[in-house]
Amino acid sequence: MTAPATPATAVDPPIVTAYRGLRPAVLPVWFMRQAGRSLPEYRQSRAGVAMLDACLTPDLAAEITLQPVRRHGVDAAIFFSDIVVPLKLAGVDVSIVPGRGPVFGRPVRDEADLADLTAHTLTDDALVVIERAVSATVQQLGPVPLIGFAGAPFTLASYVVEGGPSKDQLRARTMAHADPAAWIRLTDWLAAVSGAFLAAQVRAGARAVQLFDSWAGSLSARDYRTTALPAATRTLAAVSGVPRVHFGTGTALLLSAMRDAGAEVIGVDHRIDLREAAQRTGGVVPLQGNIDPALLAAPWPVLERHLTEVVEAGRAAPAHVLNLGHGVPPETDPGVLTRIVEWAHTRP
Ligand code: 1CP
Repeated sequence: MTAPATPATAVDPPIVTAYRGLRPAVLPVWFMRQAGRSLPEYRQSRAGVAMLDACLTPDLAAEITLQPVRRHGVDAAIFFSDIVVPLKLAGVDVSIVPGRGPVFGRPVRDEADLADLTAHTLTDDALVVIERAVSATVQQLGPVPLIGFAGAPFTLASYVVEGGPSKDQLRARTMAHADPAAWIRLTDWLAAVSGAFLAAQVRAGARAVQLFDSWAGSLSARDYRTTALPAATRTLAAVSGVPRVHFGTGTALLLSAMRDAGAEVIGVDHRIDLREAAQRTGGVVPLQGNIDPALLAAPWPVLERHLTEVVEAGRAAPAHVLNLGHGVPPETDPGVLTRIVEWAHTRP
């Protein structure tokens, strides 16, 4: 059984109550990638500023984090950053290329590359910029909780080994089998770095955290257990006392294994019904998800029918936080997101 991180209290915001396994009076909702390109105010804030520079400028990161809260009235903010930020802070040569994503100057392909990567360490001093950004955000958010996040080692390894985004995480999966000792050194190092990033956000006031293992769905359940679960477990263990959410896409067959990583809450993508997700996680785990992002562009009555289905299915779990099954597509009309929040908050 997954025990709540700490007992629920009367002062918990609704989303924290749900993350602890209880049903608040109102259905809590936020959206993965709620900050970002769907918002004109984001595009204005980011004009002329490189992605990683924006992440490492505390006042700007705080402002961008707050934008979707102001506009949509969502139940939580998610810290504006990226899964590769802690690697950048450790001194690794990584940049975020517009329209593509994270790109590494020295992909890890052999022993020397791995030794070079793992010689970097993420110090507490380097994390001060994150703590400043989180503190500034939390102060301006008032009662609305901030969710911190990090990338899970498997997903990060897929970028580090490939050198950039990839379709099937082929090179990483090859390495996990061909050189298991190197794979363990790589994912242990990534777990330490991601864990330190999470811990810094919690120290500075994040009320929950989410671990993104976005590409775990390229693994079989058996491979997930041997190549991804151990380091994901270590990353999550870096924080305690706040609810932890564990999310990936294409994970229908991995949900029960993911539960073993120790998070209190499982984030579910749109490829599985929440009833089935609840069954696969033993019926005792609060679930988050799983609106199909494609339906954000459908006429409202079609989207509303889908929302109703998602919420009905979510009743199979002890508690449910409404979210998408993956991130907000950049071309989404932001008004649709605001309407979903209003809908969720005014349901009988
Ligand atoms: O509101 C928010 O959620 C924004 C904060 C956020 C988060 C949680 C960003 C900003 N990135 C992330 C996490 C992240 N980064 C994930 C996990 C979430 C997911 O699965 O979508 C992943 C896989 C990344 C890697 C990444 N960074 C990509 C995907 C590349 C691929 O493999 O397809 C991309 C495009 C980025 C850059 C990035 N990160 C965030 C933004 C707003 C952007 C676009 C930057 C730009 O303006 O160019």
